[in-house]
Amino acid sequence: MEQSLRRIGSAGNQTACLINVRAVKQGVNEYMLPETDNRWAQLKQEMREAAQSLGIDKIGVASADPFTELKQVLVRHRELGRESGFEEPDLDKRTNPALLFDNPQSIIAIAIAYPSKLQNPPKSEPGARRGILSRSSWGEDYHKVLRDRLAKLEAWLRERVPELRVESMVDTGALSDRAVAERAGIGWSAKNCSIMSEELGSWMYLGEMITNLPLPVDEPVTEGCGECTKCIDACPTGAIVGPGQLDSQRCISFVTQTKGFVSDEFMRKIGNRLYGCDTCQTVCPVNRGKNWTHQPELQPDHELVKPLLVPLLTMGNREFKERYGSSSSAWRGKKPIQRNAVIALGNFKEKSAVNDLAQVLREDTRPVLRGTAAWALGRIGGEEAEEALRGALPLEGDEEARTYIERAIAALETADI
Ligand code: B12
Ligand code: SF4
Ligand code: SF4
Repeated sequence: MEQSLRRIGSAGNQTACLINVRAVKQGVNEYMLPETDNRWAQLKQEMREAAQSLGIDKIGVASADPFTELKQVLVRHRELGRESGFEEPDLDKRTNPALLFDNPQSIIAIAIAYPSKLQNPPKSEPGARRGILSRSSWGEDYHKVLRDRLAKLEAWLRERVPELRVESMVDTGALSDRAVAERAGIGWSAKNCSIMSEELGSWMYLGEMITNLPLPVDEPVTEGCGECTKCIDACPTGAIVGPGQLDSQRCISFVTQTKGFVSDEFMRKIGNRLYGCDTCQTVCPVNRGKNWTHQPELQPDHELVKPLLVPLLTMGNREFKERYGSSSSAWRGKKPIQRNAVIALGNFKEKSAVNDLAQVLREDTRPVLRGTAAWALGRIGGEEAEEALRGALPLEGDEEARTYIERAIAALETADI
């Protein structure tokens, strides 16, 4: 196949003839095995037309050449300590499709649009405070949804080109999904780091398929952010250190996904975010009014994405699995979400939660949860909170959790909360 495909481009009737004989044997029509560049262009055009019926919102084709400039960017990003640690560590694999796939000819990039608004969401109010999950974790796990669309696309292509070979990936693959999408003309690489298009905004997930099909490539889009800097100005932690440059270690989205203790600075900035952060997208003028409700699996359940905080504190493993198991927010387990719920109650200064937080401080088996509960009680303040902290101090066996209790007591004493 590899040989035939390559010869088709330059080609010749001889190749075309060979292929047609095989096509006849396989009972496929001549359309199914493109004979010339023109046929590949035709296949691509038909793929574009079929995209919507395959549940794909945007599709483009990129060359499979190495991402040479990106490699320099990634090397520098690493040197500056700005990685999150969630990226594929091998920078050669990240930037050279030929290390992932034998003789790649093109990369098909796809995008699926997701919702950005809750219709009549439940209110977060005193006595019934709620946290929020980022839009990227609403509905079913997007990895599953995009894999489904990529599988449908693969089946569609295979019907037309039986010798098709592909390697599909979403998020967890080695390639940079954004760099592929940018090269394939899905959108521009925006100052908030997202791939964004005039049509869909940045509310889109990305995935791709390396193939052995020499499809004609798309041009990158020419739109851009212009003079706007709204996302950079609005980022709560200054994590966007330059246009399109993120210090992941300062990004709240990253911090919500860590499992350990969080510094006072970041706990205050997390607000009521339980997973992820959308600020640099919600402030973006290109995203204004864009809310994609047509992908059935991605629509949010309000009680899951804007849940009451207190019940999360004592949620067991089984309940967590039942409620959040199918969401992309579950990949780090329940601990970060519970820790963030504790932080949110502290940030709300929610007095009605003091007893529940005191119980976490006394009884939770995880030092991170106990230490964070101490911080939250310190932030809420009041006699009951102080009493709980003083009672817990002599019993605390974990050094770091103890430090958090001591700091909370000290802060209450000096009323530096
Ligand atoms: C690690 C990771 C994170 C980390 C780090 C994010 C980051 N910006 O680096 C953390 C946990 C913080 C994170 C957060 C989020 N993530 Co994330 N994440 C990834 C992951 C796995 C790798 C990203 C990566 O390698 N970053 C390193 C940077 C340096 O490279 P890059 O962004 O891939 O490539 C761009 C830059 O290199 C830049 N670039 C290239 N050359 C040059 C040259 C110059 C001079 C400059 C300035 C820039 C530049 O352009 C490239 C293309 O845009 C990708 C999936 C994947 N496999 O690619 C998802 C991915 C980027 N995440 C995604 C999403 C949705 C998010 C969040 C919005 C989730 C949320 N709501 O909380 C936030 C957004 C935070 C932000 N402002 O970027 C989507 C983005 C979709 C889109 N439309 O862009 C992806 C693509 C997952 C997916 N398949 O849909 N994420
Ligand atoms: S996701 Fe939040 S913290 Fe991260 S860059 Fe965007 S606004 Fe800043
Ligand atoms: S807020 Fe402005 S600068 Fe930031 S991504 Fe949107 S258009 Fe670009």
